[in-house]
Amino acid sequence: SPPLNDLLTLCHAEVGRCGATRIMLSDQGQEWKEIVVNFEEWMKGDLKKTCVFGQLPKFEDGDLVLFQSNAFLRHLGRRHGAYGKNDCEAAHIDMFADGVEDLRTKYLKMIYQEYETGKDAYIKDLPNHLCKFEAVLAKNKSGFLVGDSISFADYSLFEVLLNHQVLSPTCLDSFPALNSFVATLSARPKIKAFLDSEDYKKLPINGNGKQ
Ligand SMILES: N[C@@H](CCC(=O)N[C@@H](CS)C(=O)NCC(=O)O)C(=O)O
Repeated sequence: SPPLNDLLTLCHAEVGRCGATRIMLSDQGQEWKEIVVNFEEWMKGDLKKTCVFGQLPKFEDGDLVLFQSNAFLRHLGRRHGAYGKNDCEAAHIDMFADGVEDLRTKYLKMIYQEYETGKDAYIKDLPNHLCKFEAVLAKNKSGFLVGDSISFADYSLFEVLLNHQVLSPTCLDSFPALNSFVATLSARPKIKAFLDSEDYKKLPINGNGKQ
């Protein structure tokens, strides 16, 4: 197979929208490089013009250039066999990945737009969202969202749950399947090594320092 040549370009040194991609790359034993573009450089506008939606992050796999963090995950899902074993599983994986994205979007809105005024209400409402994923994981005995092996949607859910545990350390206490999902993924050796690394630990979760 051709040499793999993965490069992430980001706006901020943060977990942010590349969190799940990094966890997935780690677990799949894939090395990657990162370039953080500083604010001054970004404001010049030259790089922005080359970005399909005028935004980062950008993911490059050799000659393939992608924008949209969930497209990175889908690409890696196809490349590493983490996109289900048939069309039906793939469709369900897409569905759950979009469900995770809805939660991530709510989280980011709270973090960036209403942290001071909306954090408590967000945490109070959180079980209403987490219970949906709890039900899926409780039903699918493999410990993964779909089928019997890990998919990109699992990495995405895992990353969102880690960030929510920082926001509200007890948020998974009444969800045994989510708790065990987080424990299982955290214990996968390559994920554990990544989460224990300085590269990960030095990163703030969000670019504005709120978490
Ligand atoms: N839906 C996109 C969102 C990307 C996004 O929000 N990028 C922001 C910060 S990470 C950005 O590039 N902001 C700078 C700008 O819009 O000029 C994704 O998932 O990748």
